[in-house]
Amino acid sequence: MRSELYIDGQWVKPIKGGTCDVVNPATEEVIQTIAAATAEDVDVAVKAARRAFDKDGWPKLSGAQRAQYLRAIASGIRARQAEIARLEVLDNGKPLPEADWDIADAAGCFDFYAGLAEQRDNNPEETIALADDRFTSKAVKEPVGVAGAIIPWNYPLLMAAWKVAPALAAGCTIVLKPAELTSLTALELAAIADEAGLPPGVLNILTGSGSVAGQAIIDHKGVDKLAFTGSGPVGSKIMAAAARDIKRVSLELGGKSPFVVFEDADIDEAVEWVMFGIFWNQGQVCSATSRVLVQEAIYERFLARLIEETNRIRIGNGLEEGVLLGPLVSKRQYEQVLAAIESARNAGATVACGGNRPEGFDKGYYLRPTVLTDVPLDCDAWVEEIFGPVVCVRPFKMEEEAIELANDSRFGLAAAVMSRDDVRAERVAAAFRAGIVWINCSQPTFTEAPWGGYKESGIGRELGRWGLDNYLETKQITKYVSEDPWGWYIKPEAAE
Ligand code: TAP
Repeated sequence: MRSELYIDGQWVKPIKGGTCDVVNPATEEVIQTIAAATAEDVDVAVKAARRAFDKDGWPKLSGAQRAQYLRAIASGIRARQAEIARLEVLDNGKPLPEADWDIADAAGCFDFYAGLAEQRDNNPEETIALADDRFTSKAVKEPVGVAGAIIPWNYPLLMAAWKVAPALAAGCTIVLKPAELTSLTALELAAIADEAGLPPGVLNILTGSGSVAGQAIIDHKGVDKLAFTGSGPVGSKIMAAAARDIKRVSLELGGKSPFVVFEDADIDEAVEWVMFGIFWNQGQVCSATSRVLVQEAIYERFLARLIEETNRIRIGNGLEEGVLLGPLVSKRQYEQVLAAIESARNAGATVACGGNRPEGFDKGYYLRPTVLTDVPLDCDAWVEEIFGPVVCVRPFKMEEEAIELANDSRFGLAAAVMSRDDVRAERVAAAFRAGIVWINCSQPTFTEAPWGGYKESGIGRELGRWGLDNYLETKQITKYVSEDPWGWYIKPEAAE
């Protein structure tokens, strides 16, 4: 396990020597001590990234050349997939098959952006049709510069890949800060990039706290673009910092995503997708479908089936075979989720199942998956992101009512609908005010498709070609091609 900072192609100790402990959420044991960067380390990293961008020629490489590095990183991740997935479980707590899936996705993300980098070589510019034929004009895309990226703890390596791969493909250099709770696999990514021969300064990975290292990144004048995934309040701080220096900014924030199940849906299938939508990764998913609206005619049968299946979920250490729900990421997160359930109960909600610690677990941040019903519409559990395995279920009568309830949120990240009537499903999908809409499923995520939210769920889109655009500026190049002199100040006759 790595523990130092990766700056300018070197493993270095933090200038002020600070450290922080890494805790395994399944056992509450400290498994590693890592470096805690301060503003001084961030300054060194940003200067290295600036040099790599401004002088060393990373943005001048062809897309194909940069793609070679990205593909080498993808291969490096795959070569160590089992080991990295295990590390992710120790750090984050998620079940091993989920971690395995994440690591494979992270490798795929590097391959995908390698492909886009190559494609840009074939399509370097776009000709602009002008009304005035004395000029020609074209638009070219160029890398933004140095990117400062800050990521959360729910998908540690995958969130790093979502930022690093498009930034490097675009020709940017990057300073990345993983979440303090889950930094281990980001450090392995640095090691893999180093082995891939990535030039010094192109990728810098600094561990440390958000309030110190993160704040120093967002405040640094040498950073051109901020890319953030995490909570709304921190997103708001990042946007404020970006506003001060007119930095480019993309934000992927939280959600309170609805899942509308119509009476013609297959109940078993609906229960399966609803569970996947809220219990995967212990519900610590920005797009988790945490508000489920079920049409009245099937509500009771659906609820009974959901409770039955939820009570059967095997809880345990993510490294044990067959475990479907691991511990929450930290003591703080565990206590916050328990407090949210308690507050819902006090507000009149019914805890239909779960809501407490499973029996037989003395250590670890374990919580039974929880179904809440009768949740008042103004209750925090219905309105705020809980970020845990807690789902609110509510009946509805008519389609219009379901759409109104679904859209009645300050968030707009994702939404899902389940119906055998394709026309209705498409109609509801169109009515959702959300950036990601699933029909007859919930959560499948594809590197090729845009990811991001409406309203307070964020700004900009990650993944696909939209993710690459996050790291590109557009430049107009216009040329005067007429044989006639321009003659605005110096008239042709006067010049003779
Ligand atoms: P955040 O505080 O938003 O943490 C996300 C990242 O931002 C971490 O790397 C964090 O660093 C960093 N950060 C914190 N303060 C910063 C600052 N002033 N400047 C720059 N970076 C800063 O989330 P959290 O505290 O881990 O979780 C709180 C709640 O946020 C959760 O309960 C959940 O509701 C929500 N959340 C949402 C998401 C997504 S994907 N929507 C992801 C995580 C959490 P450190 O962790 O190192 O301090």
